[in-house]
Amino acid sequence: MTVNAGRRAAPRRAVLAGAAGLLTAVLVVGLTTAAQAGTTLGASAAEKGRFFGTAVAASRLSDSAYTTILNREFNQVTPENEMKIDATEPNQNQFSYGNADRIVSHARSNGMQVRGHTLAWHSQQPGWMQNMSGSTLRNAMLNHVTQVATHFRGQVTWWDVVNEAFADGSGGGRRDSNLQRTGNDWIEAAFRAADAADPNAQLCYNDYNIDNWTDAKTQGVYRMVQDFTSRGVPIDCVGLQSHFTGGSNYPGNYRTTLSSFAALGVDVHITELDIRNAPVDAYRNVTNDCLAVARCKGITVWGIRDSDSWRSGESPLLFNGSGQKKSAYDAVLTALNNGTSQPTGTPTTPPPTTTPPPSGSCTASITPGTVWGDRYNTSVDVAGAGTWSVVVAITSPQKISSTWNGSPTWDSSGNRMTMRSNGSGNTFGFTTMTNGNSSARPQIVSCSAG
Ligand code: 9MR
Repeated sequence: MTVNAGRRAAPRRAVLAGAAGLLTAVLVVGLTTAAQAGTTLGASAAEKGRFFGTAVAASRLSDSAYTTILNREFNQVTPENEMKIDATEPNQNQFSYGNADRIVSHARSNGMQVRGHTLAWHSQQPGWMQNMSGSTLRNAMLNHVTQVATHFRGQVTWWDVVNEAFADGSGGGRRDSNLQRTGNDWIEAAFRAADAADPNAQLCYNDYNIDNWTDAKTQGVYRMVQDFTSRGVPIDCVGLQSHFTGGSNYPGNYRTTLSSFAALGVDVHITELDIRNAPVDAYRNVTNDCLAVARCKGITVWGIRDSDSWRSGESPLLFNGSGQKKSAYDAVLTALNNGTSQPTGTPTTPPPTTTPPPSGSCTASITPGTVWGDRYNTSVDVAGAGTWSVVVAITSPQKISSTWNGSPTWDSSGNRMTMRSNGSGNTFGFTTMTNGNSSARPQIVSCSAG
C-alpha cells in the first residue's frame, strides 16, 4: 500500500469545476468548433485514461488563435511562470495570484485539470528569498508552500512541490542551492507542508535530465523517491520534464525509466515535453512509452505553438507559429489513438501481489453538471462501497473528453467507460463532447464493489 492512498479525502474538484464553469460559461459559448474525441490530443488521451496538456502563459489568453487551440486540443494546463515563487510572493508575505488565478479559471471552466508549478525551487526566487539562508529561509519556504497550496486548494490536481533539486553530472547528488544548504531534509519538509495544506492534491517531484535510466541523476532521484515511499513521506508522482535536444537525445531506455519509477508506487508524468525540431519518431516514441506504462498518467508539452516556446528558435512543439498542426502532432495523435487503454508496462521489479477485495454491489447516481455549447459535465456519486468500479454508457457520437477522481478504461467502441476508484473519494466526474447530439445523456450500466 502506498503512502498516498490514505491522503486523499473529499472529492471537491468536480463540484468546484462545475461552479467555476458556470461563472465563465458565457466565455466559451462562442466556441463554434466542437472538438471530437479521438481527433484531438486531449480527447484521445482521455480515452486512454490519461491527460494531454500544455504549459500556458497568462499573457497569451487574450490571443484567440492561442485559446482556440488550447480549448480544442488540451485537457490539462500548467502555468508556465505564473505560480513560481517570484510571481506568487514578490515581497515576503505579500501574495500575488492574479495571473495564476486567470489561468486556473480558464482551465477549469473549460474542463481542464491544473498542475501547479512550482512551490519550491532554487530558481526564479524573488530577491528577498535569494538573500536568505538557514532557518529563516527554511521557514520562509515552508510558509510559501503552505500559503500557496492553501490558496489553490481544491483547484490544483497535482503540485510540482519541488523542482530541479538534483545536480547534473556523475554524482547523483543534490544540487547546491540556498534551499539545499538549509539541510538535506528540505525536500521532504516541503512535501509535508504541501500535504498539510492540500491533502487532496497529488504531490510530485519534477526534474530535467532524469530521462535516461542509467544516468546518475536519474538514479539519485529514484533513490530519493524510494526513500520517501519507504518512510511514508507524502509523494504521489514524479515528473520527467523531458526537454529533449533532438531525436538522438530521446533515450532508448526511457520506457524503463518510466516503469521503474512507477514500480515504486508513484504515478509518472511527462511534464515539459519539447524536442528540438520536433522529430516525428521521438514524439511518437515518447507517447508510446507513456502509453505502455500504466502509471504514466499523461503528457504535458511546454507550450502550444513554436512561437510560444521558451526556445522558439528550435521549433520544438506540435503546432507551428501559424497554429497549424505539424507532422509531430499527427504522430502523437496516431500513437494515442492506437495506444492501449489498459497498459501493462514493464516494471523492473515485479509489482506486489494483492488479493482482490470481496466483490458486491453498490449504487451510482448521476448529477448533471455545467453545460457548454459543445460539451457538458457529469458527476457520479457512489454509495455502498469504498472501492468500486462503475460502468457508464455514452451515446455515440458523444465522447468523453476528460475525467477526474477515478481511473477510467474503455471498451473498443469508446462508448463504454469503466471508472474505478483511485483513492480520490466516492465522487468522480467527466466531460462529454456532444459532437452534434446535444440531447443524449450518460447512463449508469452497473456498479460493482471492490
Ligand atoms: O518556460 C519558462 C520560461 O518562460 C522562463 O523564462 C524560464 C525561467 O526559469 O522558465 C521556463 O520554464 C522552465 C520550467 O519552469 C522548469 N523547467 C525548465 C523550463 C524551461 O526553462
